[in-house]
Amino acid sequence: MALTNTAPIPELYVSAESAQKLKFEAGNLLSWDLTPRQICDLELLMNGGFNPLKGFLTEADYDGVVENMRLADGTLWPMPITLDVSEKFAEGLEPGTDIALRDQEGVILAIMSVSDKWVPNKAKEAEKVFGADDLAHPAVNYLHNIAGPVYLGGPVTGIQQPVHYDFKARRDTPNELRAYFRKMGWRKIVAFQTRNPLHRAHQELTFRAAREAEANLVIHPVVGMTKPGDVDHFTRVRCYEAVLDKYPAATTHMSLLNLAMRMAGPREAVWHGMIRRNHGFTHFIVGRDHAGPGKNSQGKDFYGPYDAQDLFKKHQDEIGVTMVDFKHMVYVQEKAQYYPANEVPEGCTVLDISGTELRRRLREGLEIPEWFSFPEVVRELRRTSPPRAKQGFTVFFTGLSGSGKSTIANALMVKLMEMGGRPTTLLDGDVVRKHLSSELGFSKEHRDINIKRIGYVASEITKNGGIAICAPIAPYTATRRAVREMIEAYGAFIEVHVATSVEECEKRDRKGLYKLAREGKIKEFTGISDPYEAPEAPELRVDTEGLDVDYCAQQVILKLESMGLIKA
Ligand code: PPS
Repeated sequence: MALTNTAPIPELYVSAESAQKLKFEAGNLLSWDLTPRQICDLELLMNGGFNPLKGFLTEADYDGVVENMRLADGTLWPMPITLDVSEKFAEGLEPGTDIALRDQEGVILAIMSVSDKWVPNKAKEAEKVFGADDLAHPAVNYLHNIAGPVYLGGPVTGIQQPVHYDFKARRDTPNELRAYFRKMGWRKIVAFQTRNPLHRAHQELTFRAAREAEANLVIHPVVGMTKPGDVDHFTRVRCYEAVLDKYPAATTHMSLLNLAMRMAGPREAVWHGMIRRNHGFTHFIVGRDHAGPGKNSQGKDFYGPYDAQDLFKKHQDEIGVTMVDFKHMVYVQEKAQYYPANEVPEGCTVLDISGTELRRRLREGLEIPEWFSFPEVVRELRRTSPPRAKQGFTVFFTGLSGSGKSTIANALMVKLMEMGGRPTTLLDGDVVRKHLSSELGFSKEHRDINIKRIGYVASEITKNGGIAICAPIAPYTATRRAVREMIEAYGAFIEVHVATSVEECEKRDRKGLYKLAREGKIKEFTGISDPYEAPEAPELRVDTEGLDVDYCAQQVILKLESMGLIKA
């Protein structure tokens, strides 16, 4: 059986003295401001977590990795680690140039000697690496909608580690973790990868896995970037700390991994294994649907449940760590203890709570039994996910000028304030244009900026537990979707289409603007000389024709009640 290799792993950092000098010289270089994902990648490149990589992939290495998971020299490497940049940045950049890589505050972390510059075939990358060119896959969405269009490759010289202010004592580089294992005399160590809070079943399965492998255990959670919508890492780490106390003392440790996950299932499992090998582990737990991204746009799983285990087993020798099977543990009521699902004694009652059911209970403030999770973990989760009736949310009215958005929004605000409980803010179209967007006009570009500003303010209000009511025209579907995503990271987003027809709005012409628009005195007027893309599936559609404002506002209140956001 494999024992840990305690020798240090190569890092890409220069000595402290050279770093100071390099940093000074790098001030004159062309600079690239790294994205959050690139900072995660760079940290693991520099500290040896991505060994044997010495920098961002060159084109030849990229082609090999995409095609068959191998670098140009044949070494196994499953994930394209590329530096994606904008066209503008790439334009004047010739291979052979050194660039400074800066964090988001402008601190120089590394110098990259750019050897390659190319425009990747992203559709092919999506197909080969993630299994489908389907935007429902978070990494494919990232590839097409967030990553820059040009890739740069070349070796990296590390100047300093990215700065972290949180959980410093729990963050270890591969060499720090190796040194810890040496100090503790641990020779066989199992890593447990996770991006979710741990409950009793996880504690049971990890404990069993370590016992079966006669090894020590390290909970090695990802705190870089995980799947959008996951529980934030601050909450998770507080939960992990609580679970750590439940293991026999001195057998188990926890260390945080600043990895940006891609949710690439089988390839991701191989990658995770190699990263753990670099951190000095000998064993790695791979479960059912490891690093699965959820359903594709046809509602089917992207990968088969055991694809990750199969691919891992195939490459186990090259990965350099032994796979430990993840047993699905269930609670057996009569025995008052956990059993692997396939070893449940006959006739016994199995209890289990799915992730979806847990989220529902948290959302609705319902009981979460002690057999399922530790009280300390539940307390932490309740602190970050209070029941819906205590969370912030945003009601986003959209519709033509004069459709009645502001009037209904005002009535809604008064009704919500009458109920009390949460601070409520109205971000009305006209008011926002006066206070936040006074320099903007009505071109598509300016409207988008205006709506995104509203979205940002609403997301902050939602994050802090308030109610934001927005009432702009917001004529573009894509911009409304972007706002929805911003807000749904913190609470519910209720899109209300005020579906008054353009004929009716023009007939009312409360501000006299339609007349001016018809006369050509106002250009780009929504509904007359500029488009309005009606929402296809809003949470609510209200038609003001023939209905009074009070009734429309009441419909919104009923919707909020049915979603559990307010209690009557
Ligand atoms: S947008 O498209 O969402 O940024 O528009 P919004 O910020 O809601 O601003 C709409 C109000 O501005 C007045 N107005 C115009 N509307 C549409 N098109 C043009 N060209 C235009 N010029 C001025 C109009 O009074 C809108 O007010 P509401 O409250 O919608 O009636």
